[in-house]
Amino acid sequence: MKIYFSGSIRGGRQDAELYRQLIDELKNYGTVLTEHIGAESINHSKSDQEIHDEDMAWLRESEVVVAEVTTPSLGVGYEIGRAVEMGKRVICLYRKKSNSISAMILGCDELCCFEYGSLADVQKLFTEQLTGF
Ligand code: 6IA
Repeated sequence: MKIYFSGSIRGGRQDAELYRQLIDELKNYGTVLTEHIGAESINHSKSDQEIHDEDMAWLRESEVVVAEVTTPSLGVGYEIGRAVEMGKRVICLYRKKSNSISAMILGCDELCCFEYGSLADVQKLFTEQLTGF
């Protein structure tokens, strides 16, 4: 299974280590096309258009999209919206006590949104949501 992981970059990198842990978990279920989202340093050599077009190609290629939406990010919101329009299955994760998740995410019934407290919660969730998919 090809998985597109989406997480904040210019929206703020404070959760980068968490993204890396989520990506490591996702690798138990398939190929993560966007492993760089969890990297310590992001490659700055590409133009914005190259980044956009490459990401859209990976998004089209993916079978499931997993987005960590706790840190608000225009790019993550854009990817979620495009993925919904492409008819992809989209799982949005956010940490407990986040009170700023957009209504456009929580209110969209085409998304599967889950609140989590620990990595163990996410492991259970991925088992339920991604096994045999
Ligand atoms: O608005 P944001 O930058 O927070 O959007 C983050 C989302 O857009 C991620 O899920 C990525 O898939 C995508 N994205 C944004 N920037 C990049 C990037 N390099 N490389 C790959 N995907 C990206 C940006 C480098 C930049 C800091 C100079």
